[in-house]
Amino acid sequence: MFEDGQLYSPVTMHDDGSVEVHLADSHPGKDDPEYLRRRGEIAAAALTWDRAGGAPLPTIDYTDAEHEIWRVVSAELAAKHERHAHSEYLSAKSALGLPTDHVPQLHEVGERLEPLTGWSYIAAPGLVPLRDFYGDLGRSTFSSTQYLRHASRPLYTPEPDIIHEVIGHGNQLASPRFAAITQAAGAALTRMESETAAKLVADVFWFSMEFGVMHEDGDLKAYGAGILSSYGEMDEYAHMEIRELDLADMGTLNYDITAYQPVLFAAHDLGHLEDVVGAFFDSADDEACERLRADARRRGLLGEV
Ligand code: NLE
Ligand code: FE2
Repeated sequence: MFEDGQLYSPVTMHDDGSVEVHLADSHPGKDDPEYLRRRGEIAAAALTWDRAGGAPLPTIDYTDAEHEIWRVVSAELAAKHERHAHSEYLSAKSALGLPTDHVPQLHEVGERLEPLTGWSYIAAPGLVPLRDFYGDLGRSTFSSTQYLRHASRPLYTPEPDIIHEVIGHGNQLASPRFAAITQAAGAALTRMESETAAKLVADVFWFSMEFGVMHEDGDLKAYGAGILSSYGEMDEYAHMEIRELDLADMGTLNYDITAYQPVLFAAHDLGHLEDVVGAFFDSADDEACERLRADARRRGLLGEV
């Protein structure tokens, strides 16, 4: 699946109601039958959740082994956050107060976020179509997976798991300023008529709320959820090629979703991020995206790998 550029493993529901998750050959859980079975079980909970009917969010009865992955990764991440996370994320994280000793249920994440920024969490089996995912972001609703990464490779996963969705995005969304940018990204993508423009918005989001970095007191800090949920990538991001915020570049640069990001875009500060990326999400339309693509083409950026 990663070959065709999908971030999540595809899920199939069979006629007997069982659910199969198709992991890429490179996935560390690929040959682990118990992991595969568990992934199917957790995906089934989201697939059969009657969202439209107003059913309560599915809860997962996490195993001791899953809680242990959460505990280990939470502790490793917390130590790295102290050194590498931007202060806006750190304050939001402490306001949210997620548990570190057990995997939280999604309703618990939403109950903590709601009074801070009005966001809620809903369950997703894996890949959600782009326009559905961003449509929900525009309504301050985050579609989250519920499974955990494979225990053999806790420091990094290309495939978003509940650690990424909750420790990465949930803490970020506890900041009213990051939450506003994320909501605006959802509304922006939803406004786009062409798929090319929608993709450009998603790519600007990738290089900001997922993999963004920011200067702070002479250091380069991370605020992107994809960096902040990976203690492997937190060791590396400062050594990558760091470029200035540049919407044409961010919106057209090709990237490999399965590896540490070799090119990152740095904001001078949070106000700069809001002025460039936030303002783009607030006001962009199809024509604005087309102008950025023309600009990228003129500068020889389009198609750059
Ligand atoms: N690499 C991230 C992690 O290990 O948590 C997930 C990135 C999802 C875009
Ligand atoms: Fe993400």
